[in-house]
Amino acid sequence: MNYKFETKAIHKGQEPDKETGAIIPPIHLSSTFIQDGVGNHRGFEYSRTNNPTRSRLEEQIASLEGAKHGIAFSSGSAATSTVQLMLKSNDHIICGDDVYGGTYRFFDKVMTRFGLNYDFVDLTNAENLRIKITEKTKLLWLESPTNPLLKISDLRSLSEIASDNNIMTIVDNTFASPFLQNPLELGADLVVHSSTKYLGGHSDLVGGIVLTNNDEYAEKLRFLQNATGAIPSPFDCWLLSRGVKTLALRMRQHSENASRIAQYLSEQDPVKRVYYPFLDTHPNVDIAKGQMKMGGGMVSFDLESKHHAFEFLKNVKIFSLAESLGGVESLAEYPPEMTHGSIEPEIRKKIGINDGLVRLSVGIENIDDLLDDISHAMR
Ligand code: P1T
Repeated sequence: MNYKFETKAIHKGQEPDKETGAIIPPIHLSSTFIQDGVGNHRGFEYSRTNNPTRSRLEEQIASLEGAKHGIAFSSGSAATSTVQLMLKSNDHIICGDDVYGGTYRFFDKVMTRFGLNYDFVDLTNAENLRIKITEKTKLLWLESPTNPLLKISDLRSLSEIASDNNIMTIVDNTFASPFLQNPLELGADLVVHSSTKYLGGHSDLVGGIVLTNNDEYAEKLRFLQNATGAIPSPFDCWLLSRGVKTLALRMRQHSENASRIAQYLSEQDPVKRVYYPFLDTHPNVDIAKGQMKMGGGMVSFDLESKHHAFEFLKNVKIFSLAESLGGVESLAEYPPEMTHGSIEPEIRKKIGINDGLVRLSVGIENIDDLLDDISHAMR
């Protein structure tokens, strides 16, 4: 049956237990599985290779991204790093200039030591991609919306340019979640998520997942994961499956709250600029509305200076000062010294991560309470 998103989120891969009728499938904590004869097993051999609770989670999330394959990892960073292992030395990668600081750190500080070459470019203009392509370019990596500046790129155009040049396109879809945007449908080859965020939704686990329709890429990634071992525990898979069931409800409320907050912030004098994909003043609002259902739960804004940003962060009460995002509770952070602290100050400046930048992960609390909290801190 071709079920709709909300139905798939609850039922795909989550069928009741055949043996006992338990409505919630059990957590398979077993590290190994008996074989009826050498090489004659029932689909599972050893839990690094695969595990029933993980398989169920992979089927559930794959259905939401419209993917044939899902490969769950121990973190978003493990998913990111394993995808890089599909490459070899001297390969060239084009990456969006605004990405999670840990992604930049892994590419720029780790993979370059193994002979991979990265160019970080502003992909809100597709021409910037064309200019950088060489015969060594193998991979295009981007976020949209980006972390932390909520930049929007035209996923269909970029995927098309990449595909014409035999370049694999990977979209880190963490900020949108599969409810708001499905990059595979827009031409991407792989989608990566930090499932720590909206997929999990409750700030109680760390995880990652890669989704694809390409059999060969999926097989390569499973091989690499089995070889390197960056797997999630069965308990975390189960917890994540539980969170995913309410993704649609949560994303609607995150988006509704965040768009009210973005609008409010844009009317406040001390706020120099607001970054939110569905705000009329966003430079790519039309592209955002063409490829996303709603604006999502992330809002960033510039205050006058670091001092103003710190004062704001000290005075909010419902918003907790913390890294991460995508949980039901609202968080606030200072990207220049927290999530993006590993990016050199001059590069941060060039990208547009200003000293007065504050990033909000807007939760699903009552909007009036959130607006009161912000208004009080702003004063
Ligand atoms: O934290 P981890 O599950 O390893 O995921 C890394 C990651 C990958 N991609 C994006 C877009 C991310 O935002 C992250 C993690 N980000 C934060 C912890 C943060 O506060 O931005």
